[in-house]
Amino acid sequence: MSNYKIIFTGPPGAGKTTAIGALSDIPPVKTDAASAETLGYVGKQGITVALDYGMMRLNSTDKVHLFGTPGQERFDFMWEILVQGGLGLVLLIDNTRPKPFEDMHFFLNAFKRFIHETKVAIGVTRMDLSPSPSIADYYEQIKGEHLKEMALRPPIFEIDARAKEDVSLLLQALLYSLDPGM
Ligand SMILES: Nc1nc2c(ncn2[C@@H]2O[C@H](COP(=O)(O)OP(=O)(O)OP(=O)(O)O)[C@@H](O)[C@H]2O)c(=O)[nH]1
Ligand SMILES: [Mg+2]
Repeated sequence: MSNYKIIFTGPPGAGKTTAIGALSDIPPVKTDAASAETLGYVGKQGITVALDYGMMRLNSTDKVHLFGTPGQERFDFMWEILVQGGLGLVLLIDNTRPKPFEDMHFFLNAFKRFIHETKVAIGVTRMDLSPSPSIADYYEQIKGEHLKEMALRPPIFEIDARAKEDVSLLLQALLYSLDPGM
């Protein structure tokens, strides 16, 4: 029996809570608080103030435990706690935010130590609402900045956080980069 822990992070509204809910085989645990900051996000239930939790069965014995961080920096004290014992990081970026590359760089830096010890996969959400920048542009950004400094070559996918299949493919890419046999 194996238990794996994966952490989902990214800026407010990127879809962390939604993605964990889409993947989880059990009703997810959420700590969403009502906030005016959800305005403009259709269907967004609130903002995460502590964590999200979901669980996905890989087979009859192995489980992946999914933890989501709050997106807002004022709750960043949770980030350090949530990565403990984690196997890898899913970074979600909301393509409709004003500066999605800055968001990506910010979170890659904030989780630098963890990423160094593990692996990261990047999912770009809400591309149906804002198709630009493209996935190719994201790869260029990574090449320009993080590849040299952090030797980073993460898989980057377009995903809709509401779509189980999309989130599942991204997670599989992460698990595969960690251990091709998994
Ligand atoms: N149109 C569209 N909406 C999306 C997509 N992915 C996620 N959403 C929506 O975007 C919102 C994301 O909200 P949450 O899942 O609460 O975001 P979060 O990352 O947990 O936010 P915080 O907890 O505040 O950091 C929800 O309303 C989703 O339905 C997408 O690809 N397209
Ligand atoms: Mg959330």
